Amino acid sequence: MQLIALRVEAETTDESGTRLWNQGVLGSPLAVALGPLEVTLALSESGAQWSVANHSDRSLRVRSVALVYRLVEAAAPVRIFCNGYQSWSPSAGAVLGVDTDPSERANLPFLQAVHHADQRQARPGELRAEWVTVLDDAGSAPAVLLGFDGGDRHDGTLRLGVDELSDGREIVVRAEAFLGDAEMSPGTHRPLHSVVIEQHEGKDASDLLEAWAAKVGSDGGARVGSQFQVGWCSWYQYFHAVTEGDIRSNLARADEWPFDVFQIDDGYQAAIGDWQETNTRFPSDLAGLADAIRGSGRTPGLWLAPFLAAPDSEVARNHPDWIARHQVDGVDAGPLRTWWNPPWGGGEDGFMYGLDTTHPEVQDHLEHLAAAVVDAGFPYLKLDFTFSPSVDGAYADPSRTPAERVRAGFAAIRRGAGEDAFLLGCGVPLANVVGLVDANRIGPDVAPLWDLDPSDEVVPGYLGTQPATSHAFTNTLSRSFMHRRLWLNDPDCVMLRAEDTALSTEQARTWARAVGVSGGMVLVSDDLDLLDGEAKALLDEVIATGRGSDDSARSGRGARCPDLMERAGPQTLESAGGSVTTTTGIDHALKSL
Ligand code: 9PG
Repeated sequence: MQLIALRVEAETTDESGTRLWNQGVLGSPLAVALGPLEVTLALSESGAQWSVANHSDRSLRVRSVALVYRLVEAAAPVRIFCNGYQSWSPSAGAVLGVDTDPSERANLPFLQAVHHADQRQARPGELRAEWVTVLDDAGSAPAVLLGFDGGDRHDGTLRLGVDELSDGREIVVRAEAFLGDAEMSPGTHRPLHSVVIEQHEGKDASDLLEAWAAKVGSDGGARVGSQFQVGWCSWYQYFHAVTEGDIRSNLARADEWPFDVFQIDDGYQAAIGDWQETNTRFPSDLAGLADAIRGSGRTPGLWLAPFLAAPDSEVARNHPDWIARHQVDGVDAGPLRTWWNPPWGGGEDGFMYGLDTTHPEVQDHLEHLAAAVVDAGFPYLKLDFTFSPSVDGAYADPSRTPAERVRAGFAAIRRGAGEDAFLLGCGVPLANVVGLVDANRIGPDVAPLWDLDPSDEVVPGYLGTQPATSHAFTNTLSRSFMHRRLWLNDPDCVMLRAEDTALSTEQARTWARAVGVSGGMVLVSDDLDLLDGEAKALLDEVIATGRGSDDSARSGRGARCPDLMERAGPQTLESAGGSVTTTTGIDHALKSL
């Protein structure tokens, strides 16, 4: 199995709004003219360095530039590790010709925008991975890693499919630099993230991903030095209805528990977007809440969805020009809606607006907001729904890619919060934030149940993104290679309670063990009143295993997943601290791949 560079492709839109697809055969010298664009490449066995220039006398919007490889000597079945786009996107193996991209069934760009770099549907039969992938086949050749060497300038999508230009006889892999319609003015030039290819005798998928993550992390100044995190989070017991009473009653019991962090989740804020004011369920202000937590000897943590604004929030009403715009065929169609969540209210049936993170005033606002909440006493921030600026729309600076828009928002928050704050990304396009966050959620939400039924699917194709503990389990295993190489992994909360739950004792233990073996953050999210000595003993075990695994991860020998490429999702995770294999049956991963 081998990759051979075949051609380059680009998708652009000109000033009249006409979309152009151009293809160019690779020749020598390696400067390929694609209509008004020119792509310059330096190819080698280990990948490609490349850049794109606008050689025309007009501005262009560049959607994507792709280097297309032919996959030769591949014996079916060909498998691909589908790394998802953001925290909640399912990540597991899939088989070409058998599995399908979720967008094929969905055709709901609103959700596709959340779970893929390019919110449009995939080609029929095409499987895609984001930022990095591994391919293997039934033959004896070693697995191949194909990825990008970074993700801060643009996203990178790897697309595996059959070639339309060869009557479906050839398998091709596109390494696509996704610029998301970023504008290039005449004469401008953009360096692209290099394409990386690795294939070595005796190296399996996990070996390749570990080495890739270590390199990308060190090149990107990854923040990987924070201490092992143990904490409590209000979400998975109280959800939106959380009250100050709930926070204080759990805080009163927390002395019996080994929490360093005590984090207030969604539900305290006056409105989505108005983070500095509490609502009527919270008589205290932010400083008062932080004081109470700090007084108990713990680090106060706070949840924010910093790039969203409810239509009726102060921020949206006072600054309508801070909201990105929705466009239909180049015509303005109102404020850009980037999420929908009816419990948040907001005045437009639960639709939320997306802040324009390329607008200098929004960047100032985010910087001041972060400084203010840290000043109020919260040095630990969970930054959620942060995919928002990646959604297609009209932004103040049209030259910025979706990746740059996401990163600009995080950079503003880091500036305001300061170097010492602990920033946890959630719902975050993972590739875009290396070096800015200390930790990232790497899987979907847990829930007090193990698996969902296909009839629970809200959007066709995307069941795997919905809250379920087995969904979090899959990503905790398949993304274990990221931990302490790119950031600290947050697998999501352990589920300790024995009442108010549909998890069996065995399922809850399997999940808790996975969190421990992963070496990632250990967060509890139960009403502490519901927990007994057994729950405490299980948490102690998780923390002991976790510390052991995390210590090894610090020296580059973290948890690894030997069955990463399995279609049904990986089932085994091993680390210095122990191992976990599911016995509870996982058959869900491919529901959404
Ligand atoms: C607060 C929650 C918690 C949780 C986050 C995030 O796809 N969805 O509809 C979807 C909704 C909510 C969600 C994840 C996905 O949860 O992961 O820990 O903070 O927000 O609202």
